[in-house]
Amino acid sequence: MSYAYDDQNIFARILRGEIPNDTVLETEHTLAFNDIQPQAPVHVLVIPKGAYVCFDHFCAEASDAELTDFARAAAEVCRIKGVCPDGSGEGYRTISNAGPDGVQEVPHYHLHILGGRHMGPMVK
Ligand code: D5M
Repeated sequence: MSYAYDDQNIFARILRGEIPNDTVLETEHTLAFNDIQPQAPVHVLVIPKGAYVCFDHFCAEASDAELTDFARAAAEVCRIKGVCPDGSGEGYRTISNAGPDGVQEVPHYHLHILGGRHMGPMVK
């Protein structure tokens, strides 16, 4: 099986500079920006610059450099937003929706970082 990447998806257009975004952090392989429909006081989307549809696609095909850059960028966003539960913040939740059962709306892999309020129990 393989993934077909739609290069007209909204995050691909953001990466090409066709649509503005509210950038939180940009690194060599990763872009993080505030979600346009925030579900919490902190709601950041972290996306790889490469053309990956979802988490498993990204993990299977991205280079080690892209994977490491993404993980460190996501952690840096948590620090920038002051939500690390290390005494400086009160914690956060990360979510990545994939495919129809995951109710993924935008078919470019993204990690949601949510925080700034108590998130409540996870829906199972
Ligand atoms: O979540 C897709 C998320 O993408 C959803 O929380 C809204 C957000 N979104 C959509 N368009 C934009 C733009 N232009 N800027 C910022 N955020 C955006 P999913 O996990 O795919 O359901």
